[in-house]
Amino acid sequence: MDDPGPRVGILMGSANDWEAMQAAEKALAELGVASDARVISAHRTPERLTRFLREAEEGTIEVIIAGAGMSAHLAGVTAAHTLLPVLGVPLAAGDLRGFDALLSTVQMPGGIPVATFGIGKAGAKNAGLFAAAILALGDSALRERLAKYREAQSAAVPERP
Ligand code: RP5
Repeated sequence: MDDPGPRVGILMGSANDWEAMQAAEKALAELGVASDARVISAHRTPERLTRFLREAEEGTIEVIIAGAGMSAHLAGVTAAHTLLPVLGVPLAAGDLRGFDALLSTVQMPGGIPVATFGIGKAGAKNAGLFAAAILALGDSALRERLAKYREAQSAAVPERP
C-alpha cells in the first residue's frame, strides 16, 4: 500500500526543543497518526519555514504543531503563512523558563489565531492529542483509537494510592 504521508507537521525553533516536542510525536504515533518533525526557526531559517508551509499545503499535512521558547514567534508566523490550524507550544528555554514563550504564543493579535497549549512536555503531548482530535472529526477509525486511548488512560489510574 502507498505511504499516505504525514498528517501533522511538528515544527520547533531549535534542535534543543526536541526533548519536549517529541511528546507530541509520541502521542500521535500511539494513535497511529504519522507526523513530520522539523527544526525550523522563524528568525534563523525564515525561508525554510515558508518552503515547508508551501509544501505542507500542497501535501498531506492537515494540522501544524509549532513549539518554541523565549520570545516565541514561530507559531504566530507559521499561522500567518497558512490556513492550516496551528497549535502553539511554549517551551521553557531561557531565563524566564517558558513564561515569555507562553505570553508570546497565546497573546496573538486578533486575526491570526494560534491555539496555545501549556508550557513544555505536557503542552506538547496535549497538542499531539488535540491534533488527533481535529483529524478524528473526519476519521471514524481514529476517533475509535482516541476513545480507546482515553479508556486505557482511565483504567491505568489506581483507585487507591
Ligand atoms: C527559540 O529559541 C527556540 O525555539 C528555542 O527554544 C530557543 C533557544 O534556542 P537555542 O539557542 O537553544 O537554539 O528560537
